[in-house]
Amino acid sequence: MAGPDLDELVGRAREGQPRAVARLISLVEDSSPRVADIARALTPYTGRARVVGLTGPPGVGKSTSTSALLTALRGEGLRVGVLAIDPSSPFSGGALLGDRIRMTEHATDPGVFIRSMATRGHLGGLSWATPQAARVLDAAGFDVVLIETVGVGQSEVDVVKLADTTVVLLAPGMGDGIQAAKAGVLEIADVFVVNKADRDGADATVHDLKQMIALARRELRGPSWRQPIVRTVAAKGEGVDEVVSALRAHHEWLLAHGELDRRRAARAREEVAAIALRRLHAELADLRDGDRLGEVAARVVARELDPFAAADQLIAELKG
Ligand SMILES: Nc1nc2c(ncn2[C@@H]2O[C@H](COP(=O)(O)OP(=O)(O)OP(=O)(O)O)[C@@H](O)[C@H]2O)c(=O)[nH]1
Ligand SMILES: [Mg+2]
Repeated sequence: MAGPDLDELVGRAREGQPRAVARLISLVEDSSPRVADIARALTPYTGRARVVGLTGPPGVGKSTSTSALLTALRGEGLRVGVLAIDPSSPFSGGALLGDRIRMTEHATDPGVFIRSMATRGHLGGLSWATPQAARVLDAAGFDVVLIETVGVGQSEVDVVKLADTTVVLLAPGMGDGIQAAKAGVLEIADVFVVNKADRDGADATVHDLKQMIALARRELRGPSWRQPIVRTVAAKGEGVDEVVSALRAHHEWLLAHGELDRRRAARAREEVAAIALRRLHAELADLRDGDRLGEVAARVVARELDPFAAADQLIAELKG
């Protein structure tokens, strides 16, 4: 795709044409050779969207909550893009399908764009493709970008790197207290949601959470945001307005404390470092495919060079 075609595609995405948005996301997601050109074309139009991450254990109600949040935010006239990250194995594609079905009520709304992304099969997975996709949605003029990730292993931490505001969902009877402490959700959550509040044990979950927050706060210094705990019954839309209020309050807090800039700067550092590393990797792979690495290695064998000096030499050549 030549420059003018790319500009035209970006133009159509900015007019809100869903097919153009989808095409751009596909291009960046597959890390096409155009990815740098696309980023350059999008950058002037980015920086406006509020990026909200939703994470939590499997089945806690993230997709249901995302759908309910969509309805509430659309009610305020905001345009909302959703990235549903699916880290699942090839054998459990059902969750993805479920997300789609649950969100079909928004399917014909031009103010909504929903995209499921399977991390499997992507080089660098979530950490690579998602910021690119979020950038597309930002440039396309979506006011809010919601990113849903299942909180397993690293992914909870990953979403923090992406989002201005991180919502951690818990539900009664999931052994929340211990699990939460383990996964370090106290540090990553800006807003806690105890979903499935229609079930027994919601009070206990809220109680446990409050205790943990109080303990953690004792160790904190400086201007700290008080992480609110909102109870919801996402399946019925109950409590969702309170979540929207909490998101707004957190956004205002971020602005008032310079924290939004700080978070975005931290994010940019991560992203630039990841891109640089990836490029170096690629260049090194080129050297390996060519004979240069073989030549240097032969000199190591011949004891003309030690391996460290050999590596330094290769790096110097990469820079040159
Ligand atoms: N009782 C009750 N059930 C709920 C509530 N919210 C969601 N559910 C149900 O919980 C199940 C899981 O909801 P999802 O929204 O798919 O949960 P999820 O966290 O997105 O799940 P994964 O993406 O698979 O991790 C569904 O059957 C929902 O209908 C709620 O507030 N109360
Ligand atoms: Mg889901």
